[in-house]
Amino acid sequence: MDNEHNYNNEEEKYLTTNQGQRVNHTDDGLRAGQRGPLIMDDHHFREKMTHFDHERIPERVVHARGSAAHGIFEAYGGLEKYTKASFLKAGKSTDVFVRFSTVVGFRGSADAVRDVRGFATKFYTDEGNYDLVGNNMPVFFIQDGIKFPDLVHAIKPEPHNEMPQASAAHDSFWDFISLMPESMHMIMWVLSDRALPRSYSTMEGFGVHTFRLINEEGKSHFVKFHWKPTKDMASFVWDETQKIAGKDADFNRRDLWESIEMGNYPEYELCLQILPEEDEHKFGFDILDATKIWPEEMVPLVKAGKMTLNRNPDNFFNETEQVAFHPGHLVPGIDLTNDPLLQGRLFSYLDTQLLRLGGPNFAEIPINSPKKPVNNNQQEGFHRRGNTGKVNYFPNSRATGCPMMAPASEGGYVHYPEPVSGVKTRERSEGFKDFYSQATLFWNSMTAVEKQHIVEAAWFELGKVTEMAIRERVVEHFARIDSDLANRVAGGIGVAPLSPDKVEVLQKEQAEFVDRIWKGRLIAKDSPALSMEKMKKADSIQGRKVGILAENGANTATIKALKEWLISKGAMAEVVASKFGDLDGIKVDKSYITTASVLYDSIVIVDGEDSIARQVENGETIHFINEVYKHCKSIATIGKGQKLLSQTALKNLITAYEGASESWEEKGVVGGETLDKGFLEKYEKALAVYRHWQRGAKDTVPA
Ligand code: HDD
Repeated sequence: MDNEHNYNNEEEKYLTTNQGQRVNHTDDGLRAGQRGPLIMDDHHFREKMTHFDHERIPERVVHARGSAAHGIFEAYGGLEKYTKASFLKAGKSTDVFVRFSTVVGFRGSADAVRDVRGFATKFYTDEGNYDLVGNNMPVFFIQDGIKFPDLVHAIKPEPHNEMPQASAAHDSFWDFISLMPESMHMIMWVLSDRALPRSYSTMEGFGVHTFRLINEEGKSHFVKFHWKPTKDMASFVWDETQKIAGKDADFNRRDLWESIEMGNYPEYELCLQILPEEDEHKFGFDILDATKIWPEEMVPLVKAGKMTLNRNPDNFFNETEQVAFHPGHLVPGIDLTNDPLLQGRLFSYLDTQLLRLGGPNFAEIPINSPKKPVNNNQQEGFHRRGNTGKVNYFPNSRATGCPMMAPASEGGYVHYPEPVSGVKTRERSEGFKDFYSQATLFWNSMTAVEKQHIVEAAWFELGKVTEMAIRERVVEHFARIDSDLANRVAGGIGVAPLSPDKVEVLQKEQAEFVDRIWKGRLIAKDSPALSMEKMKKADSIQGRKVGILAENGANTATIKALKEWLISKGAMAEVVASKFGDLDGIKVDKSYITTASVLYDSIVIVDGEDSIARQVENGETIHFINEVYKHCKSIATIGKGQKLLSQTALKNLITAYEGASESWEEKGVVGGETLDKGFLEKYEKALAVYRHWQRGAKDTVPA
């Protein structure tokens, strides 16, 4: 940590003013007599107070709440045919800084909310900084940057009363959406479990727009960028999300921080979908439309490298708050397209940094500085540090023409010479108006459970909308996506289902439109890659957090061995008891009052007669177990720990709790007499699966 103070050094150990004057007293202002007024002579008081009064800078208008980490990107190579970008060449290692964020909430809002997550990466490459400013969803709400202020005004708290915080569940957002059918595909993503990531290390990232790759010969290919976590994707359930927001507002931030501190580094592979220019018009979507994906089954992913996040920031404000991203920060080998959303962004990001970071010199803030020399004739402005030399203009002869222009062969950035023509217009291309096809593709690609979650999310979101006409308009859009979706949503929000005749008319209209505009093109009907459940490998428990429930009298040997086993697998474990203290040599990590079931991915009830006897009498323990069951997370019991399950609401559901039966194991409730190999194998499997959706009876559990 370069900027840590060294208080052993004589020069550094005293408190000073910003002028370096050593301070002799900082607890009382200078006053005229012990009971007299403060005196203006007190420069130390005025400087300290003025600095404090100016501590806050404007928070980001969107993505205000963020958490970040340093890391490294290691390229696999093999892409020279497509791009000359140096950081993508085989064996190249590049430092990165990644900031994850929620979009809607203020800087102090909770992490666990239904929202898109920002996934912004700054690559400090040897050709200058490259920023990939993406989200955890591959599409966006709108097609043109000019609509962004409307979208953000609609989704943020309403202007008259500044409510609700960090939530889209209110009239103004759904009013806007109901009038903006281009948002329908994104709405499917936002209503899905993708909007509730369990961890930043268990979500995907996407560059969203179509960009270009440019090779040494200047040839261009279209490209979409994806980040694939090496862990399975995992999300909260909605009830859990809302509870976590209260129990630990910093849940995702803490998880990122703690994982890195314990050496359990989040990892992602950068994958590219590459499309030759000649295939631009081959598919049933316009590649310039940011509300569309390229189904992975049609345009496969090519692995470009691996990113490992391995270091927490030294100071939140210096790094996480002051980092400034921009989709226009490019390196040779990567270029832009005419996507109108991307074009709008190219203006907005620089503009916003000027306000947020107080002027045009924010690239001199260390987190934003490229790890390459910066040479140009820009000068002065607020907070400027780098003015040197006598010559500040180009061309010049007095500095031998330097800094001079770099030819492409020396890494000079040359824009792709794309032919451009057309009349000035405010129209969109016809293909952009296919608002529903890919929303249908998304819906059709979900499992039954994922569909049910979308429906329930819509019940919540639209249930908070007070104007009935808005709910009705949204249901009508849903009918164009899928009639089952529309009927199920309508059923939960007091909207009369659309008549079959009406649905038929809407769907026919959509089908005819699609036939007309995409005639002869390839159209995907199903894309398993869109489903988190279908993509699940369930092959690791790394990063899972387990609560071990125990009281005095618990078998401490079991606890010790279990903890060690979990940690050896990269999981985390905490002993949870009714009170803090010591359980015969085992430290209690959390008491019921300082934690909650929703903060764990699974629980284990350990053996020990007295411990179980105490837990059976404890409502907190019973509630804990019920809730974990309801949220479909695995439960393990050891020895007499199984007895406890019969005290919970699960009692009516349990057929045989002396030795969990086959059917219980299928539902992620596993038991064992001791912590033997057989038990650990069963438990590892259940924990890796994570959610056991087949618990049909969970809805009867009162938690
Ligand atoms: Fe944006 C921040 C991602 C559309 C204007 N955006 C911001 C951040 C992310 C994204 C991750 C936070 C960066 C950080 O951590 O500092 N934004 C996206 C994606 C979009 C998108 C993936 C669509 C594909 N954004 C978008 C549009 C506009 C903006 C259309 C305006 C025309 N975005 C901004 C901004 C922000 C921002 C106002 C706020 C703070 C900042 O830039 O630095 O300029």
